[in-house]
Order: sequence, then structure tokens, then C-alpha cells
Amino acid sequence: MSAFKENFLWGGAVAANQCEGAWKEGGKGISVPDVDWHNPNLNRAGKRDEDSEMTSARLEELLQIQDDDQFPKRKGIDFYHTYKEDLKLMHELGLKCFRTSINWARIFPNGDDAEPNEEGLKFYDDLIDTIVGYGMEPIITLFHYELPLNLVTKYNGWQDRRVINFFTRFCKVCFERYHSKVKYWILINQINLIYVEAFNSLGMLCDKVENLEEAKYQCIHHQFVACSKATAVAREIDPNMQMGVMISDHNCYAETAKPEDVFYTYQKNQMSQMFYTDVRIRGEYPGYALRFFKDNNFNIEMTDEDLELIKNHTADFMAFSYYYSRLNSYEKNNKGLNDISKNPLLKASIWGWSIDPLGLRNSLNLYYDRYLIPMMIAENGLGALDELTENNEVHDEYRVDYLREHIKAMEEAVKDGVDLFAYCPWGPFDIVSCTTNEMSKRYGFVYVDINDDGTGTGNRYKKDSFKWYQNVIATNGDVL
Ligand code: BGP
Repeated sequence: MSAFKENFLWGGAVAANQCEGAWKEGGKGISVPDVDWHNPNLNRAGKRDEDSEMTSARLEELLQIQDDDQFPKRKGIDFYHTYKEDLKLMHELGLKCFRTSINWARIFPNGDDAEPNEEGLKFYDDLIDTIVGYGMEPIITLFHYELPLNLVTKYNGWQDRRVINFFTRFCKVCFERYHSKVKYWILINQINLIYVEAFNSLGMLCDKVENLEEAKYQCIHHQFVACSKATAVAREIDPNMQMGVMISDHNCYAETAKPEDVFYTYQKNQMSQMFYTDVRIRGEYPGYALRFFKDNNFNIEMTDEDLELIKNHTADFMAFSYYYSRLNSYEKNNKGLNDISKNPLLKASIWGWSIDPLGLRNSLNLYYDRYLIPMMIAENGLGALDELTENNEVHDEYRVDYLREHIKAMEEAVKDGVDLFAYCPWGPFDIVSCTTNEMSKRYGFVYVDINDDGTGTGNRYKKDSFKWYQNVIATNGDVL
């Protein structure tokens, strides 16, 4: 007998900017991922640790490049035109839910427009109807790094308070239009990734601020207020809608059993992960965060009204992505907040992401014990260099191995008492990588024949893992 609930949502997750393409169609404005450049000489292992900050000069330079092939997210996998066939395949796979985002720049091309773009809404009307038509529960992310670029150049992204109301307006339009079809909403993708996804998630140009670290937390405060305002609006429109807070979980273990290593690792996990969920779920700034601001002389501007909003409009469920775990120590922690390392006891993917299924059980227990609200795994999976054979097959047993062990760990967590209601492996069909902009970092059950330079037939082929996941879903979690 499976430990998973009878109506467990087995799914798959993508983001509009990594699959839709059509970057200038349907009245869409330019958004942050459209200037995400592909480095053909990229250093795969360790890419995630590189700085991801953007300067005005670099942005200017990128905007001068005319060649779309250097910006793979502009074309994605052409999902904007192929979604009907792609979703048909997802239906064949048996998905019970499908997570995607609504690209803000399709609805408000400049972010600060007075009226939404009806053509953009029409696209999502049909996309959501197709998902629902195939009997899949849509899970919609409202901000998956898709900030309209105008909000960067005119307001310096989330640093400006006015962006709170632009985001709330965008959310309101989506809630009003889709509340009867969409129950689960993730307001901000991986809200905690301000070190590794700084430009993507905050839209801030670092040369325009005096103290970069402080400015990041000011942006985050604005995101907290925006999430609370959006939640308030959602409750008025339709209280059945469920609002999720999402983080990227890369929980750190202490390098040694030295009490200093254990404590400072805990502190690291507090500020890089739990801070975000504590604010959104408990409804207030935790003491350790206020102390962190004080110790660093950060002056984060927040009004009484902001704090009231944060307190009264908290999240209904917690979602997190899980790819790997990390290590930390007293020494590393004191060198810098992002100085964490890989675990020599674990194998890692080509991109250096450690493979740690037990870490998933650990995190599920950790967060559920802390918040006691329903949990969703919003992303999980193995990026790999798949090979398409002459017969158009992909023998991806490494992917099956990875997913099998993570699903088993998840099932153990459910037996531990965790209220888990959904699991969405990342990229059920291959899409452009978020961090490296490659096509070759593939996660899918379906191979999409597009290369890093944009060449390829665009054909879709089922990988061996397709059949395997199909059976997992059909049996409610039998991983074989
Ligand atoms: C998360 C993002 C996704 C996604 C995933 C895998 O951080 O929410 O958008 O792509 O990571 O990352 P990558 O595509 O770089 O392998």
C-alpha cells in the first residue's frame, strides 16, 4: 500500500521564460530572462556559485547584441506554439498537475502599464484550459524571474517600493481571470535565492545602489509586502485559492561535529532559507534576522502598515525545490554568506550538484516540524547530458535512479508524518537551463531535439524514463 495520499498530485514543472520562446509575440514586453546570455565556453561545474549580479554597463552591452541565438530563452522550445502537443504528451504521461508560470511581461509588457495586454491573457486562457482539459491541476507561479525589463531600467527592480503595487495589480488580474480554474498559486519562485539569482529574482542593477547586501534585503522586504498584498487580494476574490511560499532548499550540513560548526551552519540555514518561510508563514520578522540586520548595520525601511500586512496575510502552503544539499562550517560561514561547499561523501551531477535523496527527507521533516502546513515539492530532478540514439531513443537510467531514490525518500517523509500533497519533477520535457542557458542540461521525460546554438528539428521523443514515471503515477508511487 502506497503511503502517498489517494489524490496525491504527481506532476511536472516548467517556467514560461525557459520554454515559451516567442519573446516578442503577442504584445509581450522584454523581460529579464530575454537578456540572459549563453556563454559557449561555460564552466559547468561550479556555475551556480558564480556571481549573478548585473551592472548598467553590462546590461547596455547585452542589449546591443542582435543575435537571438545567443539568448536561448528568447526561443525556448517554442512552447508558445507547441503547448497543445506538449501537454498532450504530459497527459499521456499521466500527470495529475502541471506547474508553469504566467510571464508578467506578457500581461503587463512594461510592468507599469495601466491596463493588461488582452492578447497575453488570451494565450494563458487557452493554456490553462488545455491543462484543465487534460484533467491536470494547474499550479501557477506568478513570478519566475520574469520581471518586465522596463521595471529594471526605470525603477531598479524590486528596490523601488512602487513595484509592490505593479506586482499586486498583475496578480489581481490573474486571480480574477483564473480563480475558478487555478487553486494553487506560487507567488514568487525561490524567493530566497538572492545570492545566486540576484539579477533574475530582484531585477536590481548593482552599480545603482550604495550597499548591495542591504539593498538585496530591501528588495526582499518589498517582495514580502507584495506577497501579503497579493494574498489579501486573492482572499477577497476567492478564498478557495491557496497561496504558496516557495524557496530553493539547499540545506547545509555541518562539516564536523564541532559545536561551532553545527551552530554556524544552523545560522546559515536560518538566514538563507528559513528566514523567508518564517516571515511568510509565521507572519513576522524572526529575531535572528533583525539581529543579522543590526550586526551588519543594514537599515531596511519598513512601515507599520507593511508589518501589519505581513502579519495578516500569510501563506497557506510551503513549496520548495530540491536538487542538492551543501556543507558549511564556522570558518566558511565567517568568510561570507555564500561560501558553502560540496560534500565529498556524495556523488554529484556534471554541474556539481550533489546527489542526496536522504537530504530531501531531512528537509521535508525539518520544514513540516517547523510550520505544520501542507508541503509541495515544486521542483526536483537530475540535469544530464542525454544522448539521442539513431533510433531516437534515450536510455536515461541515471535519471530513473535519481528520481527513484528521491521518491522513496519522500515516501519515508510521508510515513514520518509530513503532509505532502504534490511532487513536480523539473522540466518534464527538456527546456532551457535557468542557470546556464544551455539546452544540453536536460531534465525531461521527453527529449526535445534542440541544441545549445538553437539548431535541431524541435522534434519530441519519449525517453526511457517516460514509461517509468508513467508507471509511478499509475500506481501512486510504486518506483519498482
Ligand atoms: C531552479 C529554477 C528553475 C530551474 C531549476 C534547475 O533554480 O527555479 O527555473 O531551471 O532551478 O536549474 P537549471 O535549469 O539551471 O539546471
